[in-house]
Amino acid sequence: MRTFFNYLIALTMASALVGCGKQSRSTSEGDRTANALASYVAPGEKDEYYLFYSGGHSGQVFVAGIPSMRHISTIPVFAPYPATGYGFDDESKKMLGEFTWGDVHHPALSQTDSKYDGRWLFVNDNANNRIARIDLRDFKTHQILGPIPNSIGNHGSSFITENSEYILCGTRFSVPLPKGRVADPNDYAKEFKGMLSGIKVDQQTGEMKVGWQILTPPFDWDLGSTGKGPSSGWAFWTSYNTEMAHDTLEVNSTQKDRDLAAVVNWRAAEKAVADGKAKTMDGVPIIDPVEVPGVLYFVPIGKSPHGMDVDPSGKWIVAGGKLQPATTVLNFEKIQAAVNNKTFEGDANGIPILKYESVVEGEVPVGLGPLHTQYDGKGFAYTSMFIDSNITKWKMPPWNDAEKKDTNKVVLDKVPCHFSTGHLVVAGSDTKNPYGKWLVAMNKLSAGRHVNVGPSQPESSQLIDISGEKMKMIAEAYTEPEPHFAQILKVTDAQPAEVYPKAENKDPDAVWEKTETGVTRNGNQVVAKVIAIRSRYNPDRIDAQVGDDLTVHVTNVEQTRDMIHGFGLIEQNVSIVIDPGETKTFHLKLTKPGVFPFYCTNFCSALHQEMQGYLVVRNAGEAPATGGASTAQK
Ligand code: K7E
Ligand code: CUA
Repeated sequence: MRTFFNYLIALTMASALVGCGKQSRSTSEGDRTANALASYVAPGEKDEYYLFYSGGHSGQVFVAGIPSMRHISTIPVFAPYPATGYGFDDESKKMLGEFTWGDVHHPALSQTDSKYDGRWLFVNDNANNRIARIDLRDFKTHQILGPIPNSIGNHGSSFITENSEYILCGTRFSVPLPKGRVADPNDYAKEFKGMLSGIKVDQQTGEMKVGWQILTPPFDWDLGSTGKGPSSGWAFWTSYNTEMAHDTLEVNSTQKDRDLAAVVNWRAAEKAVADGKAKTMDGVPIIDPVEVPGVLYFVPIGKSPHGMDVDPSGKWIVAGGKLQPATTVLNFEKIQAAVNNKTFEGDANGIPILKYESVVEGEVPVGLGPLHTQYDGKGFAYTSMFIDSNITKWKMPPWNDAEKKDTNKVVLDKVPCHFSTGHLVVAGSDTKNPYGKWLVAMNKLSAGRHVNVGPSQPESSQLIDISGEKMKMIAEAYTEPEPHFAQILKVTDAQPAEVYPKAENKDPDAVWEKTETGVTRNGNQVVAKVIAIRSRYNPDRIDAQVGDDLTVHVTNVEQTRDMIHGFGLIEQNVSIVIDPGETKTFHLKLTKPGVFPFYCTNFCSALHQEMQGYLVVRNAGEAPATGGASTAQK
């Protein structure tokens, strides 16, 4: 086993080293011009698609344009981000709670009828068991749900159902439940539990709450996907530790040739809860699938699989076996027949295992290290190959007899990637009508393809044109660590606002006129209501005392696009940013005397530098020189 892994590692390293230090020109002159034009977006022109990248352990989401691959903005989600004031004002601070980081893996655009509806983007936090909702009206995080009870390692998410009814999540880790209970890891198989969760989404507001959960054996649930069309109401997850090992997983979880994937009837789970068949743990209705048959089935998948992706028709489900040089293609109609006819090959922990031969359409020899598969909606699949470091294009079923007999025949094209592709995304692959055309490979190693920036290297992404018979490598770009998955949305399929309309500002502490501004005191509670406008704050002085609780509400009264103001307060660790029409609030316990300048952090006008003021903090009992903290300053 050890040697096998060393072999894999060696292969990976070998592929990574190819580009090292070499100024390789992999493209001919003619192609260089054509490729440059294909991704060129001239000054003043705009991209055709949004690319929403997960930012991995940066806790953020990156927005780039396609085809230019230019980074356009960063949406902070699970980590403070001073550039937009996220994590400094009361509202975002409260959303972040006790955590200042998260690990964003899989963004999911909201869907209606299995098509993107341009309303929300949901992302999971692998680290602290949370799900966040970004509103595409303002490209900002509006809700963070979690930590989700009874769920540890929220990696196998966020998978959205066809009408955004649920975000479905699977646990990467298992622990003794409920959380807080301690058992010995030596008793892993008996004492530890995994969980699949249905997070209910309000259809009008997008507000999420925990709906129900399905208790599972302590397999390590991995990537999943939701059904549509014929597989409507179902969901699928791979797992990589059917062995239920609790140590040296590299060896101990790779013993079996096939791991068990989950086939979940989430509609049945929903109904079981409505029928009162769930028990409550930590406030959540939990279904034990052994006691409620018909909710959960297993299907064997080779070997140590990672991705499991439903195609646009909803009939085919493709899983990539990291340690098997093939993808496994399941036929949902066969799955349904096997469920109905009870074509089982035994059970695992009381859960029926669907007979492999009865549900599989074929194994496609795509190469080494297949991870994730995406679809163009025209009958072709694209699989990322971690070890071979390429994207492999192959033909989806239905296959003719010759293809069925020799699935080598359905493998059509390969394009090398640099290096070791993890996820890939085809525009709209998880909808019933993919946009096709573009594929982005998210590579795990950039290995010196860029100018040397020292040992901490960015991740590389490559844009591939898939509109023709052969794939064409067009461009590459770099991001901070680390994109796992992404979603591509046609720009015309979202309608973001350019300013917050004044009429929609419902903040009770918003102030729009100079006469409404000022500083008031009630005991040791000091409240400042401030207007920000080019190029001053009103008031530009706030008086207070040591020991005060200071609350500052700042309203940016501008209604002009891109007229953003900041409020940076020196030596108080405050950086808020207020967009046009927005009100932001921050709190500060004043602990030290002094005069603390505040200033606008966003360059807003020729007199931006003059946009400043003072927070004057005296020792308690010291008479203010002018006005006084209790006097409204106008
Ligand atoms: Cu979706 Cu990177 Cu979390 Cu695959 S994971 S590569
Ligand atoms: Cu306002 Cu700079």
